[in-house]
Amino acid sequence: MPKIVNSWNEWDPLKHVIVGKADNCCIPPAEPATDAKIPEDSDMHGIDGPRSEESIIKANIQLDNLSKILESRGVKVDRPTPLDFNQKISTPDWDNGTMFGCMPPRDVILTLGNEMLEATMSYRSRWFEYLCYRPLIEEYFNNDPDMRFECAPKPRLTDESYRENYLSEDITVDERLKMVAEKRFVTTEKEVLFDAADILRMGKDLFVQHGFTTNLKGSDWLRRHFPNHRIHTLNFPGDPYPIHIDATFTPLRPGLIINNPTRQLPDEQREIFKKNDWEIIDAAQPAHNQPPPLCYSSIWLSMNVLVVDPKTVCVEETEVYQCEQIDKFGFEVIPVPFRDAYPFGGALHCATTDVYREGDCEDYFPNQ
Ligand code: DAV
Repeated sequence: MPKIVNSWNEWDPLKHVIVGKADNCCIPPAEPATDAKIPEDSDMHGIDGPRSEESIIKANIQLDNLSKILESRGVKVDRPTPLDFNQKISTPDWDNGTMFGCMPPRDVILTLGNEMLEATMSYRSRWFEYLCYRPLIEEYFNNDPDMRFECAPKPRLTDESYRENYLSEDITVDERLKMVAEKRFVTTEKEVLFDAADILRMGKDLFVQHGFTTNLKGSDWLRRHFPNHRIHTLNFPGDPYPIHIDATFTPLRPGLIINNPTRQLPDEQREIFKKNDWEIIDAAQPAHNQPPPLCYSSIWLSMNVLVVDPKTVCVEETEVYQCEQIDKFGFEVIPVPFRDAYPFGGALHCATTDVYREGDCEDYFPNQ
């Protein structure tokens, strides 16, 4: 039987991928985790419920188009099965008015080698999101005898998992930057928490952002779960809302990373890259001053690119400065229209998750 699941890093030639869908997506009601994330001046305050049919259609056109572009490059594309996200969910500890959606598979599923791991997630609204990927994961499990199907410990997400008094309206951005620099995030260390999009895979080394959606216990769990890998916990103190590493630190090929210039990796955490001759270069400025309406993410989705192989990168087509920078590095840039999909949970890296990339687990950081 064929090998279906294999991916060790963010850049080897992509052969099989999951692309999300915008169907049924909701803006969930406020909960402890999201209260902290939504910036003071965001247009999302006080808004919840299903997204408009028109915005869903527009996002799906771009998601379908991304799928076609990838297929035309020889990549097999699978799609999740959306749920009716506009329904109340509950566990013995809490209930929540709606779920979220299944546009960003990168947040939920971590593929490493022959394993697909469902992250704990850290928002109540996203507790059941893994169900959208189960039909695909079960199919891979049934057809690939080596595939490992894993699930991180389900978190309880009681109020004890969140720091009190972390509401954005009560905290200025400057205060928040100070809190972030001191590593006082909205999530506590009560239990293991991580979102898969906080983890960058670089062969033997995994780089994990400690922030709002992944705590130190999450990193520690990953360290114990992947004993053949080295887990490095990173912080990006310039980010007032550190959620997911993929608009902050983006490896393009072995030896080359772009870093969000407003969220610089601290010097002491750069050592491992220096010692191994990796270049960390400031990412180009975003082309937009504002995210599109009703978008959770920042303008830095500009650097949330999808590497198709070590010479080819998909970049959002209106992000002209990012396209130009990546072109100058010597890549072929595939421009992909994607801004209508941003409000549904991110850009091209968020909207995909690897099933298969050619290549094995290599050591890109022999000097530790
Ligand atoms: O800059 O808002 C977005 C990352 C989404 N996965 C940001 C981070």
